[in-house]
Amino acid sequence: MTDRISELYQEYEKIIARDNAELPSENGIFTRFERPALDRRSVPPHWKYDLDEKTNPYLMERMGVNCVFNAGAIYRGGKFYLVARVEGNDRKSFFAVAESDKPHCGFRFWDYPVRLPQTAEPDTNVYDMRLTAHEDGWIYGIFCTERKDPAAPRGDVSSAVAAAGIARTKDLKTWERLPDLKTSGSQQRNVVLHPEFINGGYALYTRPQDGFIDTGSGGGIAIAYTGSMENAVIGKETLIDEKTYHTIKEVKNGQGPAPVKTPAGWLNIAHGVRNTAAGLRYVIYAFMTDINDPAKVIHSPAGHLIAPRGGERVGDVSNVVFTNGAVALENGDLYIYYASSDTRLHVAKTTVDKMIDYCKNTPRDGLYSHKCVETRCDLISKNLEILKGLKIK
Ligand code: M1P
Repeated sequence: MTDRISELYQEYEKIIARDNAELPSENGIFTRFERPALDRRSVPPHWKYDLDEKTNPYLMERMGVNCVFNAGAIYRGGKFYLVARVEGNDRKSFFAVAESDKPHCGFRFWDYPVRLPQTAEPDTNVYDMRLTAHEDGWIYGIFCTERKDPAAPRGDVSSAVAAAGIARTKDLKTWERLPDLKTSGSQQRNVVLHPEFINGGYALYTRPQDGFIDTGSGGGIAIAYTGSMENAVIGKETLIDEKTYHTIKEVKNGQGPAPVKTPAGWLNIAHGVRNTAAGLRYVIYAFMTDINDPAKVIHSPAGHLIAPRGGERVGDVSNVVFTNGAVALENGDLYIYYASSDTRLHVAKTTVDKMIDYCKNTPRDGLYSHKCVETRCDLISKNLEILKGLKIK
């Protein structure tokens, strides 16, 4: 038995120690890496096996882990921390902190997952924590808390109600649970806290929707304000980035990580969803808002920034990329942690300067094919002139 346990740990240590090569950029905007930063093999054996020979003579997994994906991210004291969504074979998600001194590999989970304090109404399932280091001194984790819909008709055991759970910490170890966000009755996922006070209060990005799956009258990413996070209540949710016909966010969208402050405005990274014959397709896109007014969109490049490619396209929920974590370093490097197909977590590398350029200079969506062709023809004409003056081999 000891030999087999040693083998398990050797295999696990090999996974953690692997390097992760940066791949050549396909578009000049960002680079991908050869491997995921985290996946189910990153989970330590003692989370899954009973290592006691008397109670587990066959050394079988007792509590398997299905996948590790959508992670909040933060950089502190020279280390990268991910608060990942870990999903057991029992379908329950929970949060766990993984730490590395590198942005793209070497992530090791702490010995125990987060023991999230409960409110009076326990969470059935929790996922997709967004971390915000707020200027009030706390690190907030806002996440989706899902519970069975009490209004569901008898026999309907799928309908759920999604709300924004709120917890805060100073060290990612001890978490104080605060009451869930109170909104005007709609369902909420993808709620994110803005990192700075706005008019003395807190600003939250929301995504109101009528049903757990259907957005209904919910029109996109909105912003709303509350005076306190200890009893967060929002009134009017003002749409800032609407879902729009025949775009990558036709069905729904949702804010990703907390926006990144840049000299040119707030950089927002979000996900957009459209429907296809093969089901929903989730991509990642970007937009920027005014530095003095995060409710005012100033740059809105058309189309996706990151779409699922190759092996990323396949998983538990295929054709999905989703982000809820990013780290901007003082040297301008920007790491976007994104999950593919609700199965594994990757990282994309770019810089804040590149993203500002991307947002400012990528044309807006023309919304009609003929308009997009006009814009592309302008680009082609300009380039053909430039090419005449260049000696391209
Ligand atoms: O399955 C894709 C994603 O679906 C949900 O996103 P949204 O709230 O926009 O529908 C979330 O459950 C997310 O975790 C998941 O990755």
